[in-house]
Amino acid sequence: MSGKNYHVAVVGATGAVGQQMIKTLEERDFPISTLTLLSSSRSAGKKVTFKGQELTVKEANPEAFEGVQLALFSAGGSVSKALAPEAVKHGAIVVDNTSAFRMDPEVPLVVPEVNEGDLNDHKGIIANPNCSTIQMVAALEPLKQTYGLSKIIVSTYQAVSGAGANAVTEMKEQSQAVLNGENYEPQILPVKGDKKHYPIAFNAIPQIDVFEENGFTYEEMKMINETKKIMHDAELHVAATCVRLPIETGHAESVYVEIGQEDVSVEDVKALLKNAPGVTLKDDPANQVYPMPVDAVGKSDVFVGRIRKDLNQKNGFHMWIVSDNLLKGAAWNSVQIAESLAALNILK
Ligand code: L14
Repeated sequence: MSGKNYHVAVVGATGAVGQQMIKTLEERDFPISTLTLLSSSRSAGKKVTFKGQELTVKEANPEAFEGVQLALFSAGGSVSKALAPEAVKHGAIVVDNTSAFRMDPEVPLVVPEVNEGDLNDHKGIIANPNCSTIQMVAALEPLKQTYGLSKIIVSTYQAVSGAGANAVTEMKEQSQAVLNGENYEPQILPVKGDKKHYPIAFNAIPQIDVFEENGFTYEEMKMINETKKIMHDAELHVAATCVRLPIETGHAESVYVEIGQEDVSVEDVKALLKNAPGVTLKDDPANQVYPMPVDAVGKSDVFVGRIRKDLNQKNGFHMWIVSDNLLKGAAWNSVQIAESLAALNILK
């Protein structure tokens, strides 16, 4: 890095992702001169500790970005839409972890292992992709680079923390109620504000985010559209089914891919992923070694295992991809983008 220190703001500082952002900035020792913590008026006034210092969270408004050079946003799409342009007006570069700007052609959508170079095209705002998309493209980019990639079919097994801290509380209280034989009326999942709510405890819900007219959910369409944008391939065939499971943290994905060559072996794919940046290969079926959410929690890598060649399709492979949805899926990818911005001298 350049040896400079930056005035950094975290917007949504008290949320599930915001908390992880602050922790990650601390752990990575990101060069910070001032850290400004911002939130909705509801959470303003709360205290958060950063590097042993107690900081007071302030209400996010346009004036709060005075002097800020880098702003990490994770307070929901409407906050980003209202305030990210204000932060840019004050001279900040914004890394936005909501879906507000991801598909805007003017906004780079970045997973550093895949398309770090897109950061050079930024006009103030950089988007952090959807958690499920990030871990998938990080694992598949090496295959695309080496063999080409024509098709992805993914089913997700997503953790509740992606839907926020309140959803996690709902899952825990509901699980306890079920065990106690008590009644518990679901109020948040599958989607806060949608017409119906269903229990997540001891269940699997095939709805994450709202339904679109084509029958896919918005979460599924995010995976489809964001993957094409990050991988720079509008022709790539992508289909997704997104499912919520009663897991606190760590998304898992069953992924089927078709690559551009037929003579590739499982050993070839393993060798490739073993050396891939940000990826840890965990694939030894003889010893029952494979990735699981409980092992991925708190780790920044994307874990890949269960790699098999399809029995009929010569260029088809199956695999299982797991990562901490709050880290590589959100906070760590955002801080990693910030590190890239500093290293590339885009952040001055
Ligand atoms: O698009 O409910 O960044 O788990 C990813 C997690 C939307 C909500 C995004 C969830 C979010 C989603």
